[in-house]
Amino acid sequence: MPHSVIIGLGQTGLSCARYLAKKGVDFAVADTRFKPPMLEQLEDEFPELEIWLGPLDSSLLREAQELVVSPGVAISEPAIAEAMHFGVSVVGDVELFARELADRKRSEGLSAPDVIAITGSNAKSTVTSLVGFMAEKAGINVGVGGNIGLPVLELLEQDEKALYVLELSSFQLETTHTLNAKVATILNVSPDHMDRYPGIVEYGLAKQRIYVGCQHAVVNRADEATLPVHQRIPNGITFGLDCPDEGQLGLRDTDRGTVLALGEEILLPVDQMTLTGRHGQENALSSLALGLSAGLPMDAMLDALTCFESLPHRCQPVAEIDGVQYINDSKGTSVGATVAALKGLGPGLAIDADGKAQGKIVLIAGGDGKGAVFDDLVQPVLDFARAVVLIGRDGPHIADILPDTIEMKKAGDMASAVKTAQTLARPGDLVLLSPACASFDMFAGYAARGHAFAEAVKALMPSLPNVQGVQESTGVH
Ligand code: UMA
Ligand code: ADP
Repeated sequence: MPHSVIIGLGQTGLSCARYLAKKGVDFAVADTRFKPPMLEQLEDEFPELEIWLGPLDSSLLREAQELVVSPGVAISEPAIAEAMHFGVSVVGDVELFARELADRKRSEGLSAPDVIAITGSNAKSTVTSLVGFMAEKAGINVGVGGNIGLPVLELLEQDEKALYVLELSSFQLETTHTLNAKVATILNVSPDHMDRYPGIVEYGLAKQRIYVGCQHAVVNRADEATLPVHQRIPNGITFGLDCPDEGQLGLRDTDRGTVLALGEEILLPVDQMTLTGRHGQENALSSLALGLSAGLPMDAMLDALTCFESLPHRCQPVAEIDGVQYINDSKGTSVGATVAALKGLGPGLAIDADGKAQGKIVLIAGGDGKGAVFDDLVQPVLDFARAVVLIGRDGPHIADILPDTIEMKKAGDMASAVKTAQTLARPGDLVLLSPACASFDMFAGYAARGHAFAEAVKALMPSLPNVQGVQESTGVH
């Protein structure tokens, strides 16, 4: 019987197989699918390997000493739960990574690399890449990976790093036991993946595991669910959009306009940052809190904020046509993300002489809701939207919860959604694709959905030379 069984043969499973092989651990691989994505590659690299495909085999799992479970597989799967019941250890790739660093710390002491660990329902990828960029600006050899797209064990294949910045999902944290990060944060908690968890409590508790053994916890003052529940906060720096107390990060209104501030100290006017909107300011503040806790120099961090290139498909401007802006927020795959996009972008639209908003948002939303309840969309839609165009499987569920006072139209595909939005929008408005849903009912992933939006916008104005976001990354969601 093999010592370890890797469950899942996607990116994570392949990285675990390579890692265990290097370590000389005897392992088998199992995947519930008959044609998992990395099968051919695994067979090429490990021709002798025992590979089990199809429904998980309880006896294989029960007799192993350790299961290395990929994030796409829930540990509540009956065969895994049964193995746990019989005392089999269950870990994921992030735990293997953490053990490796702990071994290095024991042998190398202080020179071993530190970890900044980032989770949250939204803004993880933005904050992870921004903190990575801040570290680069400070001249630190940094590795950035995790849920953002590069399995953590692949980071160990790169040259020696001084710091790792990891984006971790609740799925990855379920199987992580000894992370012991230097700095850890839950950026925010709002319902997501409700098709995988019994409720928000269990989802939030999975995220809480990020704080296990950390030296500094960074928390969001506006979101109690980000506070560590089981540990006391050691030297925690908080962030929020309100005026900060001494030693905390927040916003201040000054004669230079709104500024990022550390206590009373003015750090940077927000209009000098590349990130826009209220949520962009929040992401800058959380990144500063993380960097400060990890000991990054303030100058380098502020410099990074003035030239950080936002990630594609996150509130990304695509074009302006007839006075209407078109914004691609295809990565808005949960209700919380779309609420943040509406609240982040809505207040910045044109204001008339009486101080009333002139510009409004025409929202394109809908898709695979992952079991979400959409009620939290109602107020921001009432506050900032002129109309909503509904797409995808759960578009009708969003229509059900919105009041009749909001104009709503249905569209069968992205091209007609964008055309419909164009007819609804007035000069000064913003057409926002922020679906509050995953994309799999209509697209291969959020990036494909964002590209379809950008193409549809381009089609409104065929002579437009460069429409952003038409050819970019291939992220899925
Ligand atoms: N699957 C099966 N049977 C199996 C194994 C997997 O049906 O036996 C399915 C899963 O249900 C899932 C898909 O295969 O639909 C991929 O699962 P996986 O665990 O093999 O995924 P990887 O290719 O290893 O990619 C994972 C993360 N995927 C998931 O958590 C689903 C990637 O995050 C991450 O970038 C990668 O590891 C590197 O760390 C993606 C994601 O959607 C982008 N994450 C979710 C999110 O951000 O909301 C959590
Ligand atoms: P994640 O990796 O957690 O999905 P991203 O950085 O990819 O996060 O951003 C996803 C979406 O979350 C964005 O498209 C935007 O709509 C929304 N968002 C960005 N910043 C915030 C924030 N501070 N709070 C809530 N939602 C946000």
